[in-house]
Amino acid sequence: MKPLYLCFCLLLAWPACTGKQENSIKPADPRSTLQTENLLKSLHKLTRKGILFGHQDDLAYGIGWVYPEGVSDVKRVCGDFPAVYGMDLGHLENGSPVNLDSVPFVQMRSFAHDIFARGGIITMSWHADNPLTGGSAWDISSSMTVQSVLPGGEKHETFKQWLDRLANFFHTLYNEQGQAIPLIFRPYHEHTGSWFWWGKDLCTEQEFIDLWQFTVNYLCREKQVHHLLFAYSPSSGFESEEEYLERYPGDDYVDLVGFDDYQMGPEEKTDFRDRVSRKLDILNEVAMKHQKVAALTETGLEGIPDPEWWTGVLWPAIQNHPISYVLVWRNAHNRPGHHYAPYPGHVSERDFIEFCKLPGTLFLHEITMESIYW
Ligand code: BMA
Repeated sequence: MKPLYLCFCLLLAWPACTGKQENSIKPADPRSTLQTENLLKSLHKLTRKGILFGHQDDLAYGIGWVYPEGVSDVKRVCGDFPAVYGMDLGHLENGSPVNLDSVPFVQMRSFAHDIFARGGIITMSWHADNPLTGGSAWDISSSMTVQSVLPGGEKHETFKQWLDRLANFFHTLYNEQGQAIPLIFRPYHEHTGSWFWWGKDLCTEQEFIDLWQFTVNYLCREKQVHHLLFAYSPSSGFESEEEYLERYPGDDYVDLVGFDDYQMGPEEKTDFRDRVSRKLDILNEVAMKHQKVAALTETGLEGIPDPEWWTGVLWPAIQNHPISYVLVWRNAHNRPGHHYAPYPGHVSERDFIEFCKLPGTLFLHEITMESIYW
């Protein structure tokens, strides 16, 4: 255990620091399964040990490969798998067999199965198409979309069908013992920006909160999905706790609080590092007061042209913050330059190995199924 983490927790007198209070932490869904509840408690507990490393679509594809079993760019570079695995449900709502980045949902199910068996952690975002216009998640041509899916809205029934499809998929995620595979569901992310149909300029504060609450209630109560933890993750444009919480749907609807922030080019290095660290201070205040798990839910530098980005930028930005995990975005196999984790021969390969070896970063072998779900 890094002494720094312990000191930090004690200094803040973080309620979740005592085993007793940790045990009293309950998921937003009061009927959540035992493994889901244990996952939440483990996430709280592990913040004292270190920061879990996550990668989007890690098992699905990487640079120069698509879908061979057991391959991962992260593992190819540092010898270990990530602890956290991001996936995206976009296009599941349409009944498509593959997601918006062409990952087949059957494949995703099999990844989820393997990850759970190995004791890893799954998080799923949802780049849902625009239900009103028929466009993509990025179609912001109408500011009526959120309103249209809420009860009484013209797309409400369609939207319920979309949630049914999600629920049906979630219900297929079981292991051999019939235990549901818990996952962190992270819908409507970056909602404080205005590039998705659920974004800030496209709906009112109340509409966003209603959308969130409706989704949670529908999945948990109507569809009896009880293996989800809910992650609230705006973009990083907030400067205070109040601003962070502006569209917060309430403690009964959220298990994790996070944000997404990317370094936009090599020249942003110092700005990015300082900004992330500053925002994590705010985030951790929120997490502490609301007894939620904090995470850097999406980050990265596209292409990672900086050979020392991992230990020179990312680690200094996060190391003094008791967050649960940090997740970098995907290594697209068919979009040159669009990758956020190294691969063999990459300029940041050696530095990533150093990052992996840090006592404060946690990869798969450092956590076990026992410690996470049981
Ligand atoms: C974006 C890009 C897109 C991708 C989308 C959803 O950041 O990576 O290529 O389709 O995420 O995964």
